Amino acid sequence: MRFPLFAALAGSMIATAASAQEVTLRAVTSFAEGTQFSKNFERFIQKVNADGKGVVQINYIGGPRAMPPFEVGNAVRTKVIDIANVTGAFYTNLMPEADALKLIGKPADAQRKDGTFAFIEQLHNQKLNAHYLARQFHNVPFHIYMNKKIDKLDLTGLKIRVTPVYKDVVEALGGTTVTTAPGEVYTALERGVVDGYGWPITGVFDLGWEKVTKFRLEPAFYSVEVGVLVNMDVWKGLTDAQRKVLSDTALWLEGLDSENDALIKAERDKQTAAGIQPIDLGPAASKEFLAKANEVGWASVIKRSPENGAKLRQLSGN
Ligand code: 173
Repeated sequence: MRFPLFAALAGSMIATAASAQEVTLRAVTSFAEGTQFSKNFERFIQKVNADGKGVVQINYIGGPRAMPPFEVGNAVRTKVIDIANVTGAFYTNLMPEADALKLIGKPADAQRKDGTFAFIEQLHNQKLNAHYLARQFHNVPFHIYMNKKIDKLDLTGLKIRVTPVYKDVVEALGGTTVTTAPGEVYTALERGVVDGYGWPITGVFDLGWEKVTKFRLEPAFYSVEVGVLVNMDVWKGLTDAQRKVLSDTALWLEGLDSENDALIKAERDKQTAAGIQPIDLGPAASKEFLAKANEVGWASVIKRSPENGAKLRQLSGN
């Protein structure tokens, strides 16, 4: 059994009844424990457990060692877990609109004010049986990292590890795509199964990828989205006091995005020091890249979900 915890959890998960004084929610993250895109969720859990004593607690089951990342969205939907830290890219099979979240780079508080958040919430209610509790990392962009140098905006003949975040843009540039979870990136690079991979500007060092990475293609594009999702039946079953602890802490979590600019700057320096060289094809190619990334990203969402996709695009301002 590859994922013993996952198997043990399945079917056994029922949150304590709302009438109980204290409820304990079971949490999973879709990124490795202790790494860049799990860290703030782990701080969120600590804060909930401190502020929510006697009201609401979170039991942290862990990351991909317990559950495959691409299963996490469905595990929230079916109440195998109660609460999860997961990017929309990992559940586009259930909700194609989740692929649009990378195209919405407004701060979470702005999205909460202008109706964007409410629409995203509605889509999660309908398609994932989930409450969309928080949006993290709006100000962290992605890159394509490579082991082969290119001198024009063309990935023909190159194999790139992707998720739905990067698939359309890599294909639009002529590249071949291989979809994998983050846990398979190192081996795929080491064995030459891929010539490069998509990943945010931060987190490259977490799994040792600097050892197998030579170049970072400029420019940065899109906007990382990692959400905190709560199973809808669980959410409805909580008391107002329990929901308040979670909602207040979610806003605090979103506020941690103010740390990202400094983190990004440090990470770029660290990549340079590790010998990862930028490939900068100049301002015209950059502009073309960004325009293409935006166009193919929206076209792909709108093709799969015409009405909701168009509405998300209008809300995004992109
Ligand atoms: O590359 C990925 O696995 C991916 O899609 C992603 C999304 C958000 C944060 C980090 C990675």
